[in-house]
Amino acid sequence: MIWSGAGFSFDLSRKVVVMGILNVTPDSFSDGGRFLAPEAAVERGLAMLAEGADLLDIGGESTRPGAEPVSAAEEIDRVAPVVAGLRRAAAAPLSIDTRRAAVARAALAAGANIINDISGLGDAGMAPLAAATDAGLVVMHMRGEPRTMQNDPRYDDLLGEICAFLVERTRRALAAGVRRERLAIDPGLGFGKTPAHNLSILKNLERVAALGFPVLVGPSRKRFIGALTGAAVGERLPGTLAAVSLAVAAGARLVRVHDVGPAAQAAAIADATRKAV
Ligand code: HH2
Repeated sequence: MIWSGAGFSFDLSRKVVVMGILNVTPDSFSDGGRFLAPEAAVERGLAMLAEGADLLDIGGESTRPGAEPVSAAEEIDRVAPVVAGLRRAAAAPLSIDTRRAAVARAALAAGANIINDISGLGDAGMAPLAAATDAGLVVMHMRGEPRTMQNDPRYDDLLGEICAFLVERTRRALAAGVRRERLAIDPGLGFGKTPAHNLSILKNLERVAALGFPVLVGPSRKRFIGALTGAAVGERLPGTLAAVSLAVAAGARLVRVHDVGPAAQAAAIADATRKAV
């Protein structure tokens, strides 16, 4: 299974791809405010690459539950200098974590290769942009909006609804001219889901993998880990590694994490065990 596009190519059958999280925001739930200055963000990105990240995911808007949206101009001001700085300093693929085609366009122009869209093509301009630029495209499932998504989310058929959404949105991308091998899908842990929903997604991730696109998951330090264990945000690495391992065992081929080195190790063991005779 190959995931590729302009400036990047991953052989996902060989290893699990580790995406390092770089939030250039004042308010992200676990690292908000730490990398707001472009120099600090570039330095953090380079450190994650040295730790073994295969690509970096740069975001300029917190999408934590309850977060207020920022303007596209503000988002571009945050991310474009960081993308450009990392592009000058490193050869690694870069992804832009945004819901807005205008932000994605600016980040691609600054040197990004992949669009990570947590709204799963909520902006009608996103798929045509990905098609025109040959960028990679991660299509994620989200229920509602970050501001309100955790207000009592309910599903009649959780996995069925997530899979139907991902099928519909990947079809939309293909219809807009995005090539199949540019696409990856993500069930969206924590986006309009209760802790029980997140566990059910992890347990049944094979159903998402069966859709035939590479599966990415982002459990890193998320609230459901705290809800189950009582661990504060900064103490959720063990829970994160357990979730990474279970996800890889169930078919995830990409993981989005803050703690790159430990997650790469957990993913490698889970992947090798999955492939063992
Ligand atoms: N989770 C977050 C942001 N982007 N993208 C994908 N594809 N999958 C995810 O699970 C995902 C994502 C939220 O986490 P984080 O970036 O750490 O926090 P914040 O949104 O507060 O910046």
